[in-house]
Amino acid sequence: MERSRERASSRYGAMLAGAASAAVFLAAAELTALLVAREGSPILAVGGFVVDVVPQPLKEFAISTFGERDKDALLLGLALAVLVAAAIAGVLERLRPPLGVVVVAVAGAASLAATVTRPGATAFAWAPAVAGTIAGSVALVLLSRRLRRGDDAGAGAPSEAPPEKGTSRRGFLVIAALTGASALVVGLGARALNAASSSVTALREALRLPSPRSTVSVPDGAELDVDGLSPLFTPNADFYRVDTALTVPAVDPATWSLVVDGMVDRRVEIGFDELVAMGLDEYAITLTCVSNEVGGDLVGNAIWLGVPVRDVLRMAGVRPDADMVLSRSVDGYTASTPLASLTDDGVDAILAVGMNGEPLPLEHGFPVRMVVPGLYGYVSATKWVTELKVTTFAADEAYWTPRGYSAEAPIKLSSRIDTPRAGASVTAGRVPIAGVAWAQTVGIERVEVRVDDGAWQEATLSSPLNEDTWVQWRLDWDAEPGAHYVTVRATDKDGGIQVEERTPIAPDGATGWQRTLVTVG
Ligand SMILES: Nc1nc2c(c(=O)[nH]1)N[C@H]1C(S)=C(S)[C@@H](COP(=O)(O)O)O[C@H]1N2
Ligand SMILES: [Mo]
Repeated sequence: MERSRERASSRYGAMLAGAASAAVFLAAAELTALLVAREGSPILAVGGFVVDVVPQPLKEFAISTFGERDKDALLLGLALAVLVAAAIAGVLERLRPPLGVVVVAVAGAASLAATVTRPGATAFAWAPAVAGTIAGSVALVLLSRRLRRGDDAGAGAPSEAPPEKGTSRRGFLVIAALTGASALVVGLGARALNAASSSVTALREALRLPSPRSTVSVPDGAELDVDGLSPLFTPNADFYRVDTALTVPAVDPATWSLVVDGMVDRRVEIGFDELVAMGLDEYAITLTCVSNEVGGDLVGNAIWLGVPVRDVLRMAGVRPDADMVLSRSVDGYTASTPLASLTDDGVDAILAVGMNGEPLPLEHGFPVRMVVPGLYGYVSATKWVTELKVTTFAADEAYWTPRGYSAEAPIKLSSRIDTPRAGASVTAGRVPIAGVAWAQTVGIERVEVRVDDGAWQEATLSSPLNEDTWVQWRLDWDAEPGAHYVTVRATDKDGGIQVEERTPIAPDGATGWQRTLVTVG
């Protein structure tokens, strides 16, 4: 009885020793990262690796469960995994030294592999993982030794514990807890400093972009006034964000450059000032994510300030046999965009530096991103873009292509009901039904609404800004008490009707009419 309680308590001690050592590992790694290799944080590198390797369905599950907090959820999961592994290392080190240290070394090797292979890894990217492994191992050996001393003091003792044993055990607990807590403070402090002192936020705030040569003209009637309807322009703070970056890349415009290479007559490299000096114009374009479900909110409309991609490609001289541009981000992300979508005179594909009257927000690609009308973001809208490689679909593959998504993906004609919200209750009488519809590069011709099995009724449309943006639509409904289904469908200017059949988002975007249940009381 007494013995088994003792064994249990010394097992908890061993777990504590493991956890404290893990904290020391991470603190030493973060501190080293802060000093010599900003991008070398093992926890972020391992997290980034996990993001790249988790199977697609799991990624979708994470996005649908945690939404914009999906990355926090991943880091929390990772922290829990580290804690469990650390506890195991502690127990092993107490029972069979140096097995615990072996576990730490394996974790160190995995961190090392992740940090040095991350895109953007610098010359000292190995240092944080190595420093962490050494510090973590030393902590584990010392703490385990201390713990064993406490155990030995009690071994073979009569049931009444001698005082030295109690003191020794208490001494261990204090030391282990203090070590763990101070390592946690140092580690979190270093991480916070690393994130904040990158100071790109300050650079962005100080940046003054020249006024646009041309602005977007907003016709009368471009915005309908209905409660609950999405605004014509999505405020930056509300604009959806989708990317694989665990932490937002910090890119200084002063050191940023864009390289145009591959199948070109001459390699071109342009800096931020040069790009801006080419002359900036405003373009209204509605961006859409391939992961947007029917009725979903992974779509937003903004005024982008930028330079046509075709002007930059022209400087390099594109070879005639190329058919794709592989755009690459500082974080290693790549997108495959058909060359024609970037070079056709009728399409305003741009390198954007501004969004809704401000420099691009950091999470939307500061300082430069691509925006291409009519193509889902994953094949066109590369954020933090630094390279345009002119190539062919046969020769190159983008990030999502081996992960279950099509290499080419035009945005599908869609419409969405914003109000009444699905499942809403409204009072009988005149109820506005309203939403948005988009068919980038083609334009929306008509939106129709059907209540229950009634006839399709044509909605009123807002005056379109252009063919690359969504339009708002509205239909006033004489709502009678009861439960009703409201369905919407759109027709584009080429006469195409929105596809009724529901299909999943993979491999190239969802289809289906949105149908919502509204209760009228
Ligand atoms: N560097 C980088 N750019 C990226 C992505 C990414 O994961 N990394 N995701 C793309 C996807 S899937 C979409 S839908 C758009 C979203 O842009 P937003 O976050 O500004 O709305 O960015 C695209 N550009
Ligand atoms: Mo996307």
